[in-house]
Amino acid sequence: MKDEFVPLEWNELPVTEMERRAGALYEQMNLRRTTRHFSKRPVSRELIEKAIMCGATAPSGAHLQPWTFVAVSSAEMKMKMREAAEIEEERTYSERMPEAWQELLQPLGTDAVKEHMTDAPWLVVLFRQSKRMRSNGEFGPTYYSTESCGIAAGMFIQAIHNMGLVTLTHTPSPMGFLRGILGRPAHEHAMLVMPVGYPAEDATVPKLSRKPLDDVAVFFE
Ligand code: IYR
Repeated sequence: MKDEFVPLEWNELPVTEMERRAGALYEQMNLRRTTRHFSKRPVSRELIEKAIMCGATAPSGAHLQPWTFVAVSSAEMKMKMREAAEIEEERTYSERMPEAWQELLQPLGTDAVKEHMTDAPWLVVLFRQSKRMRSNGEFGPTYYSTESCGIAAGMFIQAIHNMGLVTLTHTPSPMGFLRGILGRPAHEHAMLVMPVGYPAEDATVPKLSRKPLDDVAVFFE
């Protein structure tokens, strides 16, 4: 059965206003940085809810919205997650990580110590749903769930930046332990851990530059 269709809500903007907004957003997005140094200052649940709702506006394969955002502020649970992540990361850094990978992480200074998991007031874990429940009670696949969740994560990150907070895209490796700790079902797969909060007063970031347009885009006109 076909969905009901309604008129698109859309208002045309003057070209000068389009250009102003395009430039303003780029300038604002270009100020976004990933930091590993979080303040312990609390952040209200309402702000996290709004960022999740922004992420959940993402387009998704067959509009299945195959994501679950699990937001944790419980100090006890954050500690549990940190301890489990550090056990895995310890092995990853010392045994599993090939030299070609190590050479890239060394300049960034990442290691198996994950203090952001207990410093940040919130840990938001994005789970990707690989199956959906059909109306006949059986599981069916989801489609393009990795792409869909990647887009949702990007929109969540933009929302966090726009509200004046910082986040970090942490990928504990492997991160299967998160399903057990957070009580998610077998068809949900943890994809990203995003600590969210205020930056620490002495927060630092690597001195990085971003590729210029010519290195990231090709046009055919
Ligand atoms: N998952 C590890 C390693 C790591 C990998 C990449 I690629 C990074 O850009 C940063 C870290 C960790 O979180 O430490």
